[in-house]
Amino acid sequence: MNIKYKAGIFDLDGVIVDTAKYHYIAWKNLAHELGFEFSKTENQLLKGVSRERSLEILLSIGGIEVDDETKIRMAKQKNDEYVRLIKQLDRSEMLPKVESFLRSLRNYGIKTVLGSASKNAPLILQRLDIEKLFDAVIDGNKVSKAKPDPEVFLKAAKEVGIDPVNCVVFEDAEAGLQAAKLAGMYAVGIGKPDQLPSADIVFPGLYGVDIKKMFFS
Ligand code: B16
Ligand code: MG
Repeated sequence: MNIKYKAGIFDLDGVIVDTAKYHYIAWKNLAHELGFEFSKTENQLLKGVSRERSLEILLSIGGIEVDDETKIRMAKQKNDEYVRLIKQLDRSEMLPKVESFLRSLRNYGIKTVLGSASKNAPLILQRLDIEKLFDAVIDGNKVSKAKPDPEVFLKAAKEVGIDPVNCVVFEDAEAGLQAAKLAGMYAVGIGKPDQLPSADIVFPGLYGVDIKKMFFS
């Protein structure tokens, strides 16, 4: 058995855990306060998108224009509520087979890295008690360019000393898959094929991925 890929890079929201529902509650409450509705379908637009960009999308849906100072205040208000919600997060909310998937990769000597846009990634990993299952964590606190820029994944590969061509990215957002391809990596979509055109291959969840088939030849 020859090893093809030496590192697995994992997005957080939508791959490891479904935090989108908590982002949704916090954005919806902000929209209500501003006097408009924000639907679950519209929330899909915020998948994998940075906090600042998410706020801009939300405000454009509501047809609202505000100055930069107000944007900072609104983003903080939304994040404070989101953090209150995810402080209650527990291991039962981890997506199916995530932990055994990470453990298997590590048993094969494959590096595991988190590559997320979220600035709250450390808190989420701590709540799920899976920090030790990652060799490195690259999150929204460590990058300056949002996906589809490949910065997050290139930094992730560099941190564990693996060439980008030997990395597999697991991502649920189209922008994240574009970032993976721009980084020169193999891009695995998590979700529905019709919504993830940039993926090399798509699975409904990590539970559907055969590690031997994907990482070895
Ligand atoms: P925060 P991911 C992303 O996480 C979420 O999908 C996206 O909805 C969120 O706006 C972004 O993190 C920033 O999160 O406000 O916690 O910094 O999918 O890249 O793991
Ligand atoms: Mg995601």
